[in-house]
Amino acid sequence: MSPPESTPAPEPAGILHVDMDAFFVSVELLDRPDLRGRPVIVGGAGTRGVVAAASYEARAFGVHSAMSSVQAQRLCPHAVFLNGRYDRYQAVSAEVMAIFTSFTPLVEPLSLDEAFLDVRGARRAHGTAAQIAAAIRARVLDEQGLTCSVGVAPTKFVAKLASEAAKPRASVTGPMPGIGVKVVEPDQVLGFLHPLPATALWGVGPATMTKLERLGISTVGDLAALPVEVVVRSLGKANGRHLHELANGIDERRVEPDRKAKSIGHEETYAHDVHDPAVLDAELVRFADAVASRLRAHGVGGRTVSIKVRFPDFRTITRAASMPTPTDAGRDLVREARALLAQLDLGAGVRLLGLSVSGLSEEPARQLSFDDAPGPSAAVPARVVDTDRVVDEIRGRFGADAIGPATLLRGSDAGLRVKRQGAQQWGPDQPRPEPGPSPDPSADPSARRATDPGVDRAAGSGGADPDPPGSGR
Ligand code: TTP
Ligand code: MG
Ligand code: MG
Repeated sequence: MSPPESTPAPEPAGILHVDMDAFFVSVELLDRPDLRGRPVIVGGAGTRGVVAAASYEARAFGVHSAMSSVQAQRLCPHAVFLNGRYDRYQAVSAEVMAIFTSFTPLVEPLSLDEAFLDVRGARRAHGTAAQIAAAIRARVLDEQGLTCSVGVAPTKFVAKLASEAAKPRASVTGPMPGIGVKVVEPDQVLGFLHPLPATALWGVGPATMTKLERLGISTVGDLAALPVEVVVRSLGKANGRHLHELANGIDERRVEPDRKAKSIGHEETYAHDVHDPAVLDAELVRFADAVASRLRAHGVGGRTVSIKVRFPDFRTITRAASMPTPTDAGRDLVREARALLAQLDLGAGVRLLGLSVSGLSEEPARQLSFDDAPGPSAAVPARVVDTDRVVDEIRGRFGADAIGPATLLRGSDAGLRVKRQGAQQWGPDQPRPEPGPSPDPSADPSARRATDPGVDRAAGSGGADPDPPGSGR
């Protein structure tokens, strides 16, 4: 006798989205407990700086990431500005990600402070997804002293919205703690999604929202209720279908643990426009060195070198060149970048300079340039490789500044001069108003997210969405 036919009960929610609370700020507060409870902003305090992260106390004044620091200071004059320390955030991020991978190998990092986890296979060992979420929060707090918020759902995009819903809230009377973990089981998905504003859907930005409003849509539920053809007519086939599916809780995207970086780069905005070609050259050397180090840290090489120049009038151009084989050697990057920069008319001065490498692959091979002084045997490239590895090792032990390209140590020290002029992360540092602490001498301008493309991850999944879910916070 076979059992009566029925649709099988849907599998319980098994996708987690974990996101650290006020990440850069929270890491800074580990070292500055005296600042707890105060409005704290990590970013460039200068006139051209931007806010990277704001404490929930600062958010109560309307301060948020990517806002200009000038505006943030206007909104919250008593905020404490701190320089960012990207190295430190990276190190903490690695520890946090390691906690995630101790629960499941299926971890897809989206940025330093967030990841998707597929815990469906981990339940036997670690309990329900909700229990795993709580255990992760407890371990992150216990081992790193930091809080995070977790969304649990059957799909990635609902999990991401659920983690949002679990977050603390800013309020004028002080931050209100969040619920920490928000679970949305399959039969709760539509009830959770439909009251949200349509802007909560990935991919709905101001332009799409205008079109949706013309259709009389304001919530996700409004969108879900329309026939798909109507949505497609307004938004186009791919986008219309996709959004209609999301509105109905359908998201087939899997957690992809080995999503690869698409490019690795470094760029800086200068406090004063740079006119001196020697200074720009020294900057290229410094950037190439930093980028090559990161390529090696990722175990990849890149074939295409791009430079980016922003002029004082904000006109921005990029130029790229490809090499026959991928490389992770700073000298190869410098050679290509120099040739590209030489083609540009820099008479107007340079406001921002950037260098990035794409066409990444896992088998870096070094090209021999003339100044590699090729020797009689194939042993020469091997020696070049070894030098880079030794540099990485020294940096690993003594910090990023322990060793650098000789060019930066020469004569008038052009590279460092630019640095001291105030090329800081998140915009140049300039005399800051009270009561910020003195700049951290260990600050490493290895990346600046507000403008630095850093490690761009492949599109097609949560982190790379042009329109992140509306926070409503
Ligand atoms: P978010 O997770 O977006 O923000 P958050 O962790 O500061 O706060 P919460 O998640 O509690 O809302 O970003 C993580 C870190 O990434 C953030 O601390 C700083 C950095 N960041 C930038 O540098 N520039 C940006 O524009 C954004 C959005 C984030
Ligand atoms: Mg966060
Ligand atoms: Mg985040």
